[in-house]
Amino acid sequence: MTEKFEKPEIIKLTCDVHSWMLGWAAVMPNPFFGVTDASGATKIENVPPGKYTVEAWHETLGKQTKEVEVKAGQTVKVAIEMKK
Ligand SMILES: [Cu+2]
Repeated sequence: MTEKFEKPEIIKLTCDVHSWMLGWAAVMPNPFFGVTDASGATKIENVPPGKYTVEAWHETLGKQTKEVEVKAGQTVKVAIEMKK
């Protein structure tokens, strides 16, 4: 199935037959995103220098944001703690 979305949003996908089936589709406004691994880490590469707001989203813990400045040729580590 192919679907086109016009604006960035997070879409909840459910099944009409099986109540336990659940998924999420994230429509992103740019190519700078990542999905965390089992340790909770992800890497976003090739981000142009500038000031950004990093947003972390979790299906039950909501979202947190953090301001970050990326400088040319540097790696920036951002720690975001998701709280219940
Ligand atoms: Cu199903």
